[in-house]
Amino acid sequence: MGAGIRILAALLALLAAAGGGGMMRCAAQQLSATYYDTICPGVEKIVRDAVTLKVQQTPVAVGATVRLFFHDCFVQGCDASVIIVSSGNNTSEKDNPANKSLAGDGFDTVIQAKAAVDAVPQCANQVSCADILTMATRDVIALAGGPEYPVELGRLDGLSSTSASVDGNLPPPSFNLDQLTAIFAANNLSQADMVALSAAHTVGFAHCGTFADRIQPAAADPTMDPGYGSQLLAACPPGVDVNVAVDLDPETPKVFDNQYFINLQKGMGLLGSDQVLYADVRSRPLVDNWAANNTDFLAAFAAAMTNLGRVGVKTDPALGNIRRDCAVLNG
Ligand code: HEM
Ligand SMILES: *[C@@H]1O[C@H](CO)[C@@H](O)[C@H](O)[C@H]1NC(C)=O
Ligand SMILES: *[C@@H]1O[C@H](CO)[C@@H](O)[C@H](O)[C@H]1NC(C)=O
Ligand SMILES: *[C@@H]1O[C@H](CO)[C@@H](O)[C@H](O)[C@H]1NC(C)=O
Ligand SMILES: *[C@@H]1O[C@H](CO)[C@@H](O)[C@H](O)[C@H]1NC(C)=O
Ligand SMILES: CC(=O)N[C@H]1CO[C@H](CO)[C@@H](O)[C@@H]1O
Repeated sequence: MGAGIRILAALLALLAAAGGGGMMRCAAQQLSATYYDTICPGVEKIVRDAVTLKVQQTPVAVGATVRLFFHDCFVQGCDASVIIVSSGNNTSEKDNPANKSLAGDGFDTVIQAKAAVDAVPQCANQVSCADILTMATRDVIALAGGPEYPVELGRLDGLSSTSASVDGNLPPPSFNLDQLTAIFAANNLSQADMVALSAAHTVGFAHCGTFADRIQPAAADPTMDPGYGSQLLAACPPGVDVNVAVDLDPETPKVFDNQYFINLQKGMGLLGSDQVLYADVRSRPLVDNWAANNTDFLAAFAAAMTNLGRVGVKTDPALGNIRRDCAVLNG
């Protein structure tokens, strides 16, 4: 039945190509919300159920999964290359220093969802790890109270993963507005997309070292609220264990909402790259808008996530495949 539909779909595509010249090539390279409708009809529910179970067991999987998606898309596109483990002397993306702090539960969320998908005979080895990460990211956000946006699907998994490819492609927390805007523009994302996506920091954690320079008693960042600075210094005194981490959103750390922007208005952004969105008058109006209207924020965030999910995607079988094990390149 499924195979029959797939053959019919292929025939229709061929007919469309015969009639439309270059049209098939163009259509085949587009992501689509219905991509798996005949290939693996239940895929969104299968992934959602696996992700729900994972988040119930391990709530930190929410932030971990969202950050994993961002780091995947910004390095060689959304192709699950960030999930590949290093092999022998060949270091993969996830072992680059910029990614060392990616939490293991993001990877495990994808592995669990992939196992659930592959357990359904029709779906086995039919759904890419890149698409599973995209669906899982949408699902953890919805589970935390965020928007439940439709995802575009049809990405293939990348064929390579190198530590060197990470260098220069991820923004450090020391970036100013122009630097942030530029690195997002390099990924076809607007400044408004950048501001909306930064609000992913409404969930999850950051290690003391990522904001230590802002809370030095003798040279505290003047854009930070002094009371918040004191709290952070108490949690992160000089010489504290490098594994200590604090909530990125001190007010509603587990809820996916616009509290991030309200915090910025109060000088309670944790990272320099967070607070600069309010400190710089050019992006402040967006912060004020979304601080005032959660509905508008959630809509803007969903649209920006869709744009992020398009970055560098591979749909040409010469450039990607469906990985059997998300953590290992197909042999
Ligand atoms: C705008 C530039 C950005 C910078 C400079 C930045 C930087 C950081 C840093 C330094 C951390 C803390 C990592 C740690 O100490 O473990 C972090 C965490 C996080 N980031 Fe970003 N980030 C940016 C944008 C984004 C975007 C666009 C997303 C997703 C759409 C995102 C999602 C997250 C999440 C969810 C966490 C928490 C991770 C966890 O709890 O495991 N970030 N980010
Ligand atoms: C890396 O490992 C491969 C085998 O996995 C080996 O052939 C090669 O010589 C090694 N290269 C270096 C620089 O160690
Ligand atoms: C190993 O090296 C090759 C390039 O020589 C690269 O294409 C591949 O993705 C690398 N990474 C891993 C983890 O094997
Ligand atoms: C938020 O903005 C929408 C229009 O985008 C409007 O309909 C709604 O009333 C606003 N909500 C608040 C609380 O201002
Ligand atoms: C940005 O968009 C252009 C035009 O659609 C496309 O050619 C390019 O590959 C995109 N870049 C990324 C990083 O997605
Ligand atoms: C961009 C970024 O987060 N860089 C950090 C990567 O992790 C090392 C420690 O492993 C930090 O020193 C970097 O600041």
